[in-house]
Amino acid sequence: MPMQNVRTSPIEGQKPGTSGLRKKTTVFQRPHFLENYVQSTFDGIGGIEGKTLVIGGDGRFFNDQAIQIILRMASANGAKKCIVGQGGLLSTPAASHLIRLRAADGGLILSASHNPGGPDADFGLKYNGPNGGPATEAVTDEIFKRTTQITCYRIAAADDLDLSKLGTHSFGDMTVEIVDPVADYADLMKTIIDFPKIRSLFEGGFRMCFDAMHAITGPYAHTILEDMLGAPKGTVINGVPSPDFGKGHPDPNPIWAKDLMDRMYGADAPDFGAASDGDGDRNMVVGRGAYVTPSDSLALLTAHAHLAPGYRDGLAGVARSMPTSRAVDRVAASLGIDCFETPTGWKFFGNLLDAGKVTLCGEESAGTGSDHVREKDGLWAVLLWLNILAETGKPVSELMNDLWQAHGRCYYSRFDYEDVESAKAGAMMDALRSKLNALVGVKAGDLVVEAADEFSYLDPVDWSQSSGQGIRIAFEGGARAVFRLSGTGTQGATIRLYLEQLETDPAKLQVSPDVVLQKVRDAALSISQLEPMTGRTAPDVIT
Ligand code: G16
Repeated sequence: MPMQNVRTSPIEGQKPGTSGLRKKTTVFQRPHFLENYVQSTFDGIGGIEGKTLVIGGDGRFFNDQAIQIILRMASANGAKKCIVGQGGLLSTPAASHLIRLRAADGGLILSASHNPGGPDADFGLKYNGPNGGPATEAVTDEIFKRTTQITCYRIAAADDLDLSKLGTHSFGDMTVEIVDPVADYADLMKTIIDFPKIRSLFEGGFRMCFDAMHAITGPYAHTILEDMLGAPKGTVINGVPSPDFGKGHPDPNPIWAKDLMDRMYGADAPDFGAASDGDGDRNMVVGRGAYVTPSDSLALLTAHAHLAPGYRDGLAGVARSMPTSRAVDRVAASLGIDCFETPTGWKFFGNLLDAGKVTLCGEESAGTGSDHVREKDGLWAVLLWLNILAETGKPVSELMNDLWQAHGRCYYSRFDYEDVESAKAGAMMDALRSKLNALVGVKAGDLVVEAADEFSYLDPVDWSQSSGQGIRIAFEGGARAVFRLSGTGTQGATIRLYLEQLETDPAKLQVSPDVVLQKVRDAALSISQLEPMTGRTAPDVIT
């Protein structure tokens, strides 16, 4: 197979964000853009000669073409083997599992997660290391450095490989093994979750609706929920992945999974509803008339995980990202286990999981996971919930109420201001940062500031330091506001404002979150001057 060294030069805008490189699809399709980033990734991880890589994506527009380019470049760079999901498909957690199962040297995952897909929407690519988890900051920094120095990339001249045929194929000197994307993942779930228990739940007439949002979890959910666990056909909706996610926004939250929310809050609602995102790592959980925030979901799973076979011996510890509510901290304290606070980004959980310091982890951004893989895992979270529902026999609303009665309720909401002019968003954050030291004791509306700082993290395993990870303002009485700039947007800046209020009075645990959070919202907006400084009067999305 002839190889080519193609001359190129650095391209602006290849700095990986919270989770790999995410850009408009049209940007990835520009000449040399994908190739430069892939070569820089290979170089940034010390070359791939003789190595084995797992490759797959969420099936969004350009997935198929990008995989062919990556395979040709992997071959030209001397890779020994690539393990590829059939049709180029792998959910992010399934890719993480495959890297671990096959002891591969790493993997490339093609996805822009919950962002829409299509020619005018978003695409993304990230490298996961041999532990199956997203590359650490040190690795992504090295990859970025290579993108600024690149002078040529290597690519083989070859026809496209037919990715529909399972089995082992030769591709120049490299082997490509095409695997069923679902089988190994489903086998793993059987070892962690009590499948017979859930099967009897469905046999007893339990009704569920799983919205795959036209994205990657469709095939996984059809196989596991309907074929293996006996949920009636039709339990999984929007279950066929499409390159533009049915022209939808595959983000499992009450805004974008509105059809599911309407069903769950309507007459004759099923017992349990759930949704997952573009690449299958996020999840949303909703009971009959009872939406569960991701932060509360993490707390609930922590409290009850021991009911599932994979966690019978209890949890080593738990971790949450800083903006995630402190509900899980309260459960962890009652269990007598450690609770770690990390920056936003699943990559920060990897060391804790590898070191055996935590078993479960999660984030406010609809992510929950455990030490079974090194990514968050949407379907796993749904299965663990089902296991808990089957064991306790209680509906979601009762489980949540029990949790709040025992530990108090952390009312929580996130405001997203999207596509803000980057300069204005930066100026607002800078102004806020500059007054942090003077904030303690300041009265804002009805609240008084108790503490204010910018979060930085010292990894307790490798002692790496990550600074500038979000501004947090704590108020007397248990309220907290956090400001961050998102690292996953593809246009302008997205300001995230996270609001939280702890309530421990048993009589005040069923109030509307909007009402409870009004004071902290007003205080946060007044201190930050977000509205006058950005020209925005309302968030684009509230979750
Ligand atoms: C990624 C990361 C998560 C992070 C989320 C939002 O998730 O893996 O750790 O919480 O982005 O990040 P940000 O607030 O910077 O936009 P995903 O599901 O998009 O891969």
